[in-house]
Amino acid sequence: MDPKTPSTDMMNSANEMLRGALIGCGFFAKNHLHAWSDVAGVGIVAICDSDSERLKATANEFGIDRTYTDAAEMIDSERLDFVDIATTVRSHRPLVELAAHAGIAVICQKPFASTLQDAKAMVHACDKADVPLMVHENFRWQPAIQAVGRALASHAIGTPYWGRVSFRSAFDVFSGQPYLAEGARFIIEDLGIHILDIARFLFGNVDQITASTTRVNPSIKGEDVATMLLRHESGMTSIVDCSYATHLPQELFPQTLLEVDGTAGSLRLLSDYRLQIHTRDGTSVETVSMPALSWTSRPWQAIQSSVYAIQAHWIDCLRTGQKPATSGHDNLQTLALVEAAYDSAQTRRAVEIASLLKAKQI
Ligand code: NAD
Ligand code: 89V
Repeated sequence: MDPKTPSTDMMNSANEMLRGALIGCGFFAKNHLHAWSDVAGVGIVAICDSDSERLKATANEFGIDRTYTDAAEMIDSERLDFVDIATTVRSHRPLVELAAHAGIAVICQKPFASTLQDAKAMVHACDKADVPLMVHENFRWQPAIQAVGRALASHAIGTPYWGRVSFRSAFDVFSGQPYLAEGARFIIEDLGIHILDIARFLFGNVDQITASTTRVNPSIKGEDVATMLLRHESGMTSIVDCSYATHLPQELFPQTLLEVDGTAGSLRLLSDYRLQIHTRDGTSVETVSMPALSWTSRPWQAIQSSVYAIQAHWIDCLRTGQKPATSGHDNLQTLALVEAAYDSAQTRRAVEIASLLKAKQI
């Protein structure tokens, strides 16, 4: 069972401002806070970070005067409709469980968990408490990816039978997020998770995956190149490939490129968000536009736009009782692909997703 609905209070008081609190004031949290100030009908009334310097700097920058270094204290002291967790993965389970036990709806950044066991426990805690849970899996909310989703849903190229979702870059992610260089796992867990989620969003759930990984950059611990072959439940085949070791004439970070072949044509998401659709009637190319948000900056605009879109979606969900597109239950399927990809890369075998989920009792 998935559907968790917000309290009747939230649904009945459509005009009342929803009260949120942010936990984690690090590198990415600024995007959450900027987006919250643009989403209608919501206010961030308190923030929390265990690092008091970061907390103070964020409070000053965003003019938020209710600050806490302890999330439990904040949840006890504030009247909240939801918490937005923008900490790194290690703290996700205790914080999600804390919110669930307090009966508060919760958003949690990706990667939701480092193990399927932790993810299952968080989903269970929110189900048991009857609180909505959304994983902040934002890449599928990028305007260009949504435009591709609409084109495929309208059968613009007939029935898709083959696809490629590709992210290749040499952008230095480690300067903003130094912890990414430290983990035994890197690109699939941090970035591939988004790209696998896009493959699921566009082509449906997956029943088998094969993966191969390598590390090119000698100064990091984890893999920085991964190539994955997916068989979808629909019968479609897709390739999901990602690399942070790819030097191109034009650095494309953070663009995801797409190729989709269908029974009536082909679709390509080319560099600079150009969407090309070719059928026997001809070829069209449009540049997908981004919303005008005052706080976005190159090269992050597509990601920043997706943060705004997913957070606006969350508020819609709280108001209407709709289940978030990237609910905890939904994200278990994406996390299973991450787990299965590492397993496949290590064992050099294809991994059946149904068997993995069964083994983990999901
Ligand atoms: P960060 O380390 O810069 O910031 C995390 C902050 O959380 C730190 O300030 C830390 O002090 C605080 N924190 C940790 N545990 C806490 C706790 N228990 N209570 C209160 N505060 C706590 O990390 P980041 O780069 O901002 O990444 C945060 C999350 O966002 C990660 O999971 C990362 O994968 C994700 N992220 C997502 C995107 C995206 O596009 N979706 C982009 C970047 C990062
Ligand atoms: O989206 C993310 O999680 C980021 C980045 C795009 C830089 O990989 O870590």
